[in-house]
Amino acid sequence: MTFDPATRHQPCRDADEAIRTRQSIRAFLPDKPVPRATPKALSSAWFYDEEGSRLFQRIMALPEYYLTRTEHALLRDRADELLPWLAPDDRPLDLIELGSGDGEKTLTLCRALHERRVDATYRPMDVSAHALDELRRRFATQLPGMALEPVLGDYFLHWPATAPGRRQVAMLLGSNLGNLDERGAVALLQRIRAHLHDGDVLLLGLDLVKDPRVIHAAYDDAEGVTAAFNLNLLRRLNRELGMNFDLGRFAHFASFNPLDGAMRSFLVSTVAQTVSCTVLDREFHFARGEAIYTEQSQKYSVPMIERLAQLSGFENTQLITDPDAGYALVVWRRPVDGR
Ligand code: AVJ
Repeated sequence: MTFDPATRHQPCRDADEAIRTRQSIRAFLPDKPVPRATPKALSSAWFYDEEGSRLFQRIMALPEYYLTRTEHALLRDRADELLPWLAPDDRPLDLIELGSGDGEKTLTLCRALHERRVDATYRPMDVSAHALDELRRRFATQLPGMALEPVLGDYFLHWPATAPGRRQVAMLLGSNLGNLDERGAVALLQRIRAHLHDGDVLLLGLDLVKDPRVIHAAYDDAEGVTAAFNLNLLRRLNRELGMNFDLGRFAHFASFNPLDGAMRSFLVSTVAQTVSCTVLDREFHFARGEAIYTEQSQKYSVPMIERLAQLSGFENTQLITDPDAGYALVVWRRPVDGR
């Protein structure tokens, strides 16, 4: 069985169900020799078990991981430039966040809307009930006046219910889009566009191409938290699929390619070894130096952003970046003449 690139990088699929699907591991770790073009690979959707989510929270606080900090500062300090695009008139808003997590960053934006007396309902959607509980608690204590309707769901499959006549503002932050290759990204963006009405907008947080050393450090931090996050995938396979990966025999490797702007993460087998899987009753062989491709984290240039907007049927209406131009908040609009 070969491995289907279309389903490879989908960050928010129902990871628990997927990982228990017997066929999935066969597809991702083919045991027969495969051409170089189809390496062993695991979906980055599977990073976020309990331990993985904890490790990702530690990543977000690392000095090298500039993404979260920069995005949060943009949402906090540049609301005046964003709001005219999100709330151009008196129509009430549905703020639909795809993959909200615990809502920490978005609270800042909601506070700005609330202070300006914009009639808005925040509809965060996430696959993690735990994250939505934290979000509820956060809003109850810090912004109790905000209308809040959390939705447990997967943004590849679901969309929150909205009332007619309200402006929809969809949000996909954290450079989460970067986990998808261009094909996957355009498919998701087209799906979002199909749920919006003419004139509705999408707010995207996207990490930008910059000094390759800065990007590389964000995915290979000195403390080794990102390495632990990557290796945790193997621990999960051991637990959930009865495998016997020796975590000491795989090494985290992160590589940024300035040619295509893709940051890629791998787990490299440091020795020739065979790993078995009791759930599938079979073995997987690894040559020394053979890699499992575990994640793509795309970095964007402005022309790439414009191309994505065009391919997915949006108008690129506003792009704001921090002073170093390291990160962008982008507002796209579904054209009013509706193509
Ligand atoms: C949550 C997918 C945006 O790709 O930067 C962080 C995940 N992986 N460090 C990213 C991640 C390694 C992160 N996203």
